Amino acid sequence: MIRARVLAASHVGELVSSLAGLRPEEASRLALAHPSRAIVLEGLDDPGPVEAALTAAGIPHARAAGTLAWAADPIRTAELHRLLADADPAALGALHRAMAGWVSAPRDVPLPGEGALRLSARAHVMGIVNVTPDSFSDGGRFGSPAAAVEHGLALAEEGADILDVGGESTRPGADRVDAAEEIRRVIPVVEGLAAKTPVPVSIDTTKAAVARAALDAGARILNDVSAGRFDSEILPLAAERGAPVVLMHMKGEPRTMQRDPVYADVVGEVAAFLDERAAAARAAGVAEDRILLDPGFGFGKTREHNLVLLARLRELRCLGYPVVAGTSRKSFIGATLGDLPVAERLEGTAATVALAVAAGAAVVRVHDVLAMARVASMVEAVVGAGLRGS
Ligand code: PMM
Repeated sequence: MIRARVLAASHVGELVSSLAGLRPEEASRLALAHPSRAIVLEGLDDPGPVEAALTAAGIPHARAAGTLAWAADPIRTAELHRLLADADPAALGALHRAMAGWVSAPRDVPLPGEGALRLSARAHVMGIVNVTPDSFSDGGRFGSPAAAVEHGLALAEEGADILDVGGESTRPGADRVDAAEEIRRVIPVVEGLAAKTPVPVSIDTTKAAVARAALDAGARILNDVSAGRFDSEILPLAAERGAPVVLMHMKGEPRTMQRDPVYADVVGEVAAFLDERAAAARAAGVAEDRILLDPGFGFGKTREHNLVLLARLRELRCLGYPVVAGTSRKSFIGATLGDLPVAERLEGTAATVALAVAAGAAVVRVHDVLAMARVASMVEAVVGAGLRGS
């Protein structure tokens, strides 16, 4: 029986002693190689294939009899998973089970002013308030500020924990909108919502000028689908204002992102990108506890890429930040269910939200707040029962 364990640094002694027969220099190299965690795989009849996969992934490791141990680097782990799927599926299964218990609950995220997103308590629902004439799923419906504010308030009533206001469509192929036009669209809506509901408002923008105006108008969270790449001022702005920031993965830019996206390892590449952007945010002065990461479903990904990312969403939690998942009504759902139009993607969306919450997503970004808040609560009740045991 193969068993996998993930050990914290404080248990490195345990790790080393569990590797009876390990050469001392191997043990010390291993202890030094990973500051935080190590993975130990025990009970392997033939460690050869797993060791070959580790070598192929360039992961330093140590071996003793039927045991292998290596530094738990989430990015490399994603790559290793792909190699292990061919080399030793049983070992991969054990590793997945161990990783299920690897990550702890997401921590709370402080908001500017007072209050916090209590992500440690339960998954949060971010309700989408698009103020664009051309968004793919609800474009044009909430074109006037008053209608958009009404819609946002209705979402708050339905149980939204965050209201995400966006004024520039990120639909594949969409053209960019200038900052003045985006400000004209979103500011009355942000102002109206901030005045009428205590639910925190986030601003979905890639532009620092829009983000600044929105923060001034009462928004408290930045949601940047470019993860700070399109406007170098946006991360310093988040830092200065103490605003949490959602950093999302996108391959390229909206105009071109769906032109035949290719990845060697989609989870590994998305994880590496998010890890790098989180480092960029920290370098700009954003506090560690105000960073959230989002794999960017539909942003430069084929249907298959989106399915793999959702199936392996849990691995992104190993990066150490709360994970945001925005699958709502997206085309990979329509394509999976026989080319369903946007208006008929509720059940498919529910399935993706359930899977995301079960995988530990801290925030789900959705259009159908009432339904998805119920889905999230139900999943959390089941996951909680499982953790309590019998
Ligand atoms: N998707 C869209 C827009 N903004 N923000 C985050 N953080 N994650 C997403 O997946 C995301 C986003 C596009 O969808 P929409 O047009 O329905 O809002």
